[in-house]
Amino acid sequence: MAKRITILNGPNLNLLGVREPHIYGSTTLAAVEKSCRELAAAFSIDLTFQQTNYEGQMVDWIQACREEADALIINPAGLSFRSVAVLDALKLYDGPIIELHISNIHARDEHHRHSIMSGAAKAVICGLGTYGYCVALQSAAQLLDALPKSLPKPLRVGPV
Ligand code: CA2
Repeated sequence: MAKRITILNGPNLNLLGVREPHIYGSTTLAAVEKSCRELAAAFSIDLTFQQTNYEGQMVDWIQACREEADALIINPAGLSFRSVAVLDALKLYDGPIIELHISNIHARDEHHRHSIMSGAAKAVICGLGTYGYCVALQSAAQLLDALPKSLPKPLRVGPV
């Protein structure tokens, strides 16, 4: 059976590419989803890609991942810094979680610097722009041992 990866996006990311391109770039979330779907198809991964502006919806989707996803990639956006409900939901998920941010949150202002989600994540990727979604998807596939054998060994297993 194909491995299943879910990518969840938090509040305001539906406006990606429309506002503040100096921080978040000019690529839209629809373009990010298209690239992720292309990559997932190349890896034979079953991909779910969603965005919500609502905390409760995010909690519901994370809970659904317990049954429906082998790995979870999440850009919690503004929920990263305060949402104990999202953090609690992530802690109840057993598979690998990759926390993803487009910008380098460590180089941002005080309000955008301390994600409370990171303690629940296996890995945190930030600062790579929207390319980070492709890196996160590849990394999640690698964690699930689901990268195609046709890829170079260093990409599949790293240094040995
Ligand atoms: O860099 C990221 O991916 C963030 O998660 C984006 C969040 C921000 O609160 C985090 O610190 C870092 C903000 C998402 C807001 O979405 C926008 C989309 C387009 C234009 C402006 C904001």
